[in-house]
Amino acid sequence: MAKIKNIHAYEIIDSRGYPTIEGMLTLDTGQQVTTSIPAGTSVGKYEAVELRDGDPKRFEGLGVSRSVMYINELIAPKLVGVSPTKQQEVDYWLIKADGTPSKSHLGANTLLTVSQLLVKAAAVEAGLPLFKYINTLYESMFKSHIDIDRVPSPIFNIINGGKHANNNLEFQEFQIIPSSSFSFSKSYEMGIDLFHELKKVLEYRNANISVGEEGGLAPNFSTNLDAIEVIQETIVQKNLKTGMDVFLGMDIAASHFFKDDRYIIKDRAHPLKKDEYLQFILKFIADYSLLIIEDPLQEDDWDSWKKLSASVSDRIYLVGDDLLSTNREKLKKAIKEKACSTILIKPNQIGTITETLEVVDIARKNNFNYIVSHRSGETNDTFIADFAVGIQSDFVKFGAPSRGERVAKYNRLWQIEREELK
Ligand code: 2PG
Ligand code: MG
Repeated sequence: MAKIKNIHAYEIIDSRGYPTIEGMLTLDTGQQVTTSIPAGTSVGKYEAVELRDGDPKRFEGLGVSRSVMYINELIAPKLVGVSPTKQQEVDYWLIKADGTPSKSHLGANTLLTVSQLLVKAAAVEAGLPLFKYINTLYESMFKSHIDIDRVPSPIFNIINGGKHANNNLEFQEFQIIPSSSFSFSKSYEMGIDLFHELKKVLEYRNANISVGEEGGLAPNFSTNLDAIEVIQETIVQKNLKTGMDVFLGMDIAASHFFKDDRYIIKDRAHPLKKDEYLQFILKFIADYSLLIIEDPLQEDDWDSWKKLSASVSDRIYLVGDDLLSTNREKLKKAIKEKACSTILIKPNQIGTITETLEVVDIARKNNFNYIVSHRSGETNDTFIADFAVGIQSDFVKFGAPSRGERVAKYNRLWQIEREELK
């Protein structure tokens, strides 16, 4: 059985132009794997801590040289000679070495680099495609089998707002979701066609067609609802039917416009009280028959979440991202209090693959939906594409069907469908 010969980490630059960590693991067989870590821009307050140097002389304080040093000098020497299949043992050792509930000592980014390297190395050692290895890893951890029979349907973020763009929209992501009855290849093509059509529709209106952090277009509008109207118009232009061929979704990311107990959006002249805003969201969901709505409410406003959840139909995916932060305790609370129906899965919100799989397992055992997601700061690593297939995520959210770091992941899904799941 192969053993770890060496782990080496260093800084690279992510899609936003900020540093992140890349790691390389070499086995004693000579096989090598690399992985790199994403980062969020609209970060939830309950996410595990990302370690940054805070040295203003380098990369505006955002360097990750301390993480790199922790990996190379503290962690790597202890893992030489260890089998990469010891995922749980190593992850729990890392969690213990960190010793804080929020991973603030060593950093979730530091831990995740090592955790992901192990998964990739064990897959190579087993001679399995990464998604198949992740599937067997889940099975061996939880004694529960997941049939791999499809590539998850994509959620394309085609208009960016909120913290992801410098336009004037408060809502963060305006999404299209091709019907899950379509193959991935057909969905991908549809997403790309609609993306280019949207560009034409915006150009026709003399609107700006520059893009935001996740590759979606970032025009200004008078209201947030105008942006979704333009997407509907685009769908009609392509002779497609909303609610049949393609569905609408939103990541509202409401925590970022919640101030002094009010929700502040340009769709209404005055800041909205919680109940007023809840009525706005309910009408919004109904008027546009949304299939998915993520973080429509602030991350501590559990009462409104419960009210919303009780009022919407089972057909909508009510998604907790900032609310749940890929965190076991938060997920258990949401299940118990019926606060939402779906959890967004982002490994770097929690810090290790073992903990991420534990969250997935709790969701599965409680018939809770789960969606694997990228971050706004990405690299070209396609780990999460394989991860999503391995655990058969309900959907995947990897941004617009444009920009290298986004399409790398969609292209990997396309490859899996074409070559592995024939
Ligand atoms: C989100 C994510 C990804 P960020 O809010 O869902 O789209 O954004 O990575 O900036 O937190
Ligand atoms: Mg979100």
